[in-house]
Order: sequence, then structure tokens, then C-alpha cells
Amino acid sequence: MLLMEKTIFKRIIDKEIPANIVYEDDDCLAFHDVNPQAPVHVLLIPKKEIASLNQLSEDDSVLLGHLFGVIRELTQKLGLENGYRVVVNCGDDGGQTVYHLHFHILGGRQLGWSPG
Ligand code: DGP
Repeated sequence: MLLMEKTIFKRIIDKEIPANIVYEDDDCLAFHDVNPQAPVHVLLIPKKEIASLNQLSEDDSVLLGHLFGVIRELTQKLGLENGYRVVVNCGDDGGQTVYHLHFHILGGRQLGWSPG
């Protein structure tokens, strides 16, 4: 049997390594990014192990709706009423480095465009 190594985010979900958690419920977890790209940089992840956007299925539609509701709540809690950006990097060209689906929530300054 092929044993897959846990991703760093699965280890955070399992509380094997610490993170600065800002929100948690049965289905998801949000914590500050270790390498912030803006004054506020939080990652929201589903507890379900979904490697990337490419692994989403229609079965995940309720979960996705929930995640976007949590994003809205979180942005209010984090004081981002002036605006923010939600980013999902997908695959190598997309710059994904951790293969557990995650939403970057960025704000607290005027964000530039394009992403480069
Ligand atoms: P991405 O490049 O989209 O796969 O983003 C992965 C993000 O995860 C990156 O911004 C850095 C962050 N990250 C990686 N390892 C850790 C960790 O151990 N703790 C926390 N809090 N963030 C991490």
C-alpha cells in the first residue's frame, strides 16, 4: 500500500504543529500565513483533504458555499471592510506549494495588480 505523507496543512488540522488559528469549525480552519504578503494574510482550508481546485467535485458544493460564507465573516472579523482579495493558487504554474486546497485572504493595504 502506498502511504502518502501528510501535508503541512493536514498536520495543522490534526494539531501536530502549531498555527495562529483565527477560526475553526467542524469543516474548516483559518490561520495566519507564516509568510504574510500583506498586513492581513489568512489561509482558510477545508478539513476535508482536497489537494487542489482540480480535485473539487459537485459533492463539495455545500462545503464551498460554507467556505465563502466563512470568508465573508472572517473579513469582517479581521477589519477588512475597505476590501480584500481571495486567491487560490492551483498547480505548479499557479504557484501552489501546499497540495491541500486553501484560500488566501489578503488585505490591510491597497493591493497591486497584476500578480506577476
Ligand atoms: P500556496 O503557494 O498557494 O500553496 O500557499 C501556501 C502558503 O502556505 C504560503 O503562503 C505559505 C503558507 N505556509 C506554508 N507552510 C506553513 C506553515 O507551516 N504554517 C503556516 N501558518 N503557513 C504556512
